[in-house]
Amino acid sequence: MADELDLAFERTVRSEARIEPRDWMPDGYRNTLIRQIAQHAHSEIIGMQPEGNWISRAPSLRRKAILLAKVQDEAGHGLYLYSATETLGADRTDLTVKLIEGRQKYSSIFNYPTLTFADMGVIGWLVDGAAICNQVPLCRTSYGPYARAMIRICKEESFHQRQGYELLMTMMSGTQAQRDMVQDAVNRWWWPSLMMFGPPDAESSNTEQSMAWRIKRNTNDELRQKFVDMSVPQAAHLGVTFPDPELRWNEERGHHDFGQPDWDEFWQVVKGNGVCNAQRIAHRRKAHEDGAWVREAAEAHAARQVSKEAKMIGQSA
Ligand code: BYC
Repeated sequence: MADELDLAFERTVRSEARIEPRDWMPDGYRNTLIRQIAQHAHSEIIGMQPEGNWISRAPSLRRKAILLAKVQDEAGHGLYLYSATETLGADRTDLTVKLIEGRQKYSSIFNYPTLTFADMGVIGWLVDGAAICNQVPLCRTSYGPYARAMIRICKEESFHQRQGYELLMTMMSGTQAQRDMVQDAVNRWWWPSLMMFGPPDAESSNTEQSMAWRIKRNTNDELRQKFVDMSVPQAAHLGVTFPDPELRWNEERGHHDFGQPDWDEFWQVVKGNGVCNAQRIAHRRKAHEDGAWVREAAEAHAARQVSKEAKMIGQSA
């Protein structure tokens, strides 16, 4: 019986059909999905902090409204993704507790500080750009609720990327001080953006199995290359350079060659030792604790509704 279920699962995955919440799935598949989707959800929620830092200091009402809307979209992405984990039997509060206790990860990128307003543009252009490269293939991931959540998220991410690029174009047509600010932000965010795709394939513990299950559709290195190839002409159009002396077009490969990020730094950040890790988690923990009364009130309201309904059913019987 177990073999038959396994065969049916494999057949569904191989035929590019979707696995749905009530379908049988191997425990490893379920746990890998919960791990990846929860990390993704945590990244969206923690990712609100570096940009949230600038909402009160945006240089105009227009920029403030744009930034506010973008950060709100990120909260929405986190919510769709937590909902997707719930279809796999995970509990949202349990995932949040695991995040604030350091038992689940979130993207390394959000442990770097946002020092100037140019960082808002560069996050939109490079960080959301990397997110799109990574997430468009996830619209074809084998688990239905995750694939469907990704379609909407990608539409919003591509809008985020364009607003970042537009902000940078505006700054690049301003003063020399503004242009310098943009270049400085690009210098600081380029390598961390490349790290978002995860470790090199040879050190990626999950890729092989996740590709076989069609959870991941490309390897980390494939997507990193795609991102570099996509970003180089955009940088030229903008008038900035990337801080990589090895970056050049390779005619034979039909791709850009580029240098390696500092992988020791990456693992330090993933282990919790980045510049902002402690601050990000402390902030998330405080928000969770401060929100306890809202959750308690919602539960008390729901319980009252149930008892009211029960009473009404009793009266009409
Ligand atoms: N940061 O075997 P690997 C956004 C971990 S949100 C931290 O290659 P996998 C946005 C990895 O978890 C962007 N940890 O892993 C939001 C694994 O450890 P465990 C978030 C990382 O899962 C707001 C170990 O390293 N996007 O765009 O096959 C504002 C070995 O790695 C990282 C997603 O989450 C990292 N960068 O591949 C703006 C997309 N990389 O779990 C923008 C969905 C790796 O075994 N996720 N690790 O203990 C994925 O596509 C994949 O999970 C990854 C990693 C490509 C990230």
